[in-house]
Amino acid sequence: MTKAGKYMSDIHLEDYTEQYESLKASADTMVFTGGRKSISLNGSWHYAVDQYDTCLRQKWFNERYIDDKGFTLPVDYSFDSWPLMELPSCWNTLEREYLIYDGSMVFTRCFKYDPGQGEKAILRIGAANYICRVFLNGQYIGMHRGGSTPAFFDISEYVREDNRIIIAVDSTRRPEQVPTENTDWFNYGGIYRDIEIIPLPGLYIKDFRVSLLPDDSYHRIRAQLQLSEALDTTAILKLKELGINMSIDVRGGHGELIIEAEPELWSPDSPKLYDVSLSCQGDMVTDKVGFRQISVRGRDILLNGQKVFLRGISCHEESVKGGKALTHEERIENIKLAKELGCNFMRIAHYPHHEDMAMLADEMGMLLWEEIPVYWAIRFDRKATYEDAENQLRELMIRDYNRASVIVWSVGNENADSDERLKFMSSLAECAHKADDTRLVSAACLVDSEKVVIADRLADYLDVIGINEYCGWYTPDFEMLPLLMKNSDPSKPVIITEFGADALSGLHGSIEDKGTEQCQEYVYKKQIEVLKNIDYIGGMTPWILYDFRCPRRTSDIQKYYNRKGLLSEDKSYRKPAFYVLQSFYREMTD
Ligand code: GCB
Repeated sequence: MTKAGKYMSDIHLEDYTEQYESLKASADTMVFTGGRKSISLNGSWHYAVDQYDTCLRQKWFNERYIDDKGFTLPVDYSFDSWPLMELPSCWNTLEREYLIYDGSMVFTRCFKYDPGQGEKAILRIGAANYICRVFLNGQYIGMHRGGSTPAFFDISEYVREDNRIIIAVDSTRRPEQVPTENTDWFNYGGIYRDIEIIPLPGLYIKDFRVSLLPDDSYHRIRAQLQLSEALDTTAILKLKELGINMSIDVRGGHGELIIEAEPELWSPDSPKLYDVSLSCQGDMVTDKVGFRQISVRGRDILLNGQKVFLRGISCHEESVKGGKALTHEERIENIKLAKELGCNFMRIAHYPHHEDMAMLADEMGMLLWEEIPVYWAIRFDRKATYEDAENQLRELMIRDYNRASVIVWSVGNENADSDERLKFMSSLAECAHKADDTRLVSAACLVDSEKVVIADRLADYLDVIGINEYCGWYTPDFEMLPLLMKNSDPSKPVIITEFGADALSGLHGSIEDKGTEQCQEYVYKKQIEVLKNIDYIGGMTPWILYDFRCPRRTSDIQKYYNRKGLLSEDKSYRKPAFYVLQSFYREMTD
């Protein structure tokens, strides 16, 4: 805590972030958390807006600034008199003056910890947008990039009974990030998911995956595990309801077991979950898992071997009150609203939503499309951008691997064609396929608007082709839609991942009047009329369940909102198009 500083030169250091690039939290530092005890650090944190990144430049984590000769220098902070903010939260929603603040904010608090709880202590931050850097008791602990996936830091060496933690979060939008600086949604800043410490034994279960083997038997459960060390030992798998209590041979820290069993299959209509546990030496983890199979045959999507039509809706992670920091109840409400619409499928766009969403979908019976924010014009030419995107994909996949509800990994959305984009996104698709053989890989692809045909070189690397088309809205001519469908002869199923139209709740007019409920309703009717007869369409996720905040939308009806919601932003009002989609989905299930 008494590291030497050089006040005058530290503030002139231009490449000050370089010293905080090491110790990256990534997919490789993740730890399986199911059923583990954790100590929450949620609650009141002192904070300061740090527009110029002075915390990082001046190394505030040193706490006392003492120069080479032992003199105490003046400091530019007073942690314990800074105001308080409740975490997790998005700062934009808490104070009017932070509404459109993109930049750095520094959070700090003191906490007590009993180091006797475990040989290891892992700090988990559920999500902080976009870069977070952690300091504990005068020590730089590490950094994480990526605004919607969890960060795991090993703090075992530095945590003690009385602690001071500092987390510097930087929500600055940058062209080389994933997503890039220009998106069609609002950039919320903050630590907006749980902050916790997970005590662990010296040897612990790092990863645990349970799934139905993707063969045609439906009778084989596969359990895989990875330990924190490359040991040879045995682990015990229990799945009581199926009478499973078996040991798994672990070699070099890895174990895999395939078990003959007859689980009741999971589906949205029958979301059966089983309690499962794994123990190894002194460590134990648990989970609740469903067993299902998702596959593609020709142009059909099959759930448990039966053709399924994905009656979907797209949804952002947002609430008027908390921004991206939704409550558990708000997530339940979103799934209930999708069910009310008649959905069996949600596209949770355009970045990983809270893991609770997939847990709820498992319990409530809802299929999910999960996506990483490779959105629009990413820096496809940049290696570090690729590494960032791939890491976010892997973090999402590791986090949600055991969720039966998740059937699609999407590697991106609406990215203009180029050789670099093809290389970037096909590599992501390959990475997803390699890491997971129990799900489909997709992306929202392109159409050739001159030839009016679904044509995207990326499609060769995907299991399902997602298409965003806005016939009747951005493409005024509705006739393009039947033509597009007729001209296309995809070898794989297609999901219409977006169509829609803006409508301000309560604004009436003719079907020609953009922004009215009638115009939106008409677009839905016309879209459904065409799409319902196309045999290669395996599902749709119109854009979008409810209106969401969007800095790009400044017209009188938008007022900084994207109004393509079927409901108003506070979800209190259902627009007429809601009922159009509902009656189509109901018709399909009758
Ligand atoms: C799209 C994007 C989505 C936008 C939507 C729109 O194609 O994928 O993020 O919000 O269009 O409303 O323009």
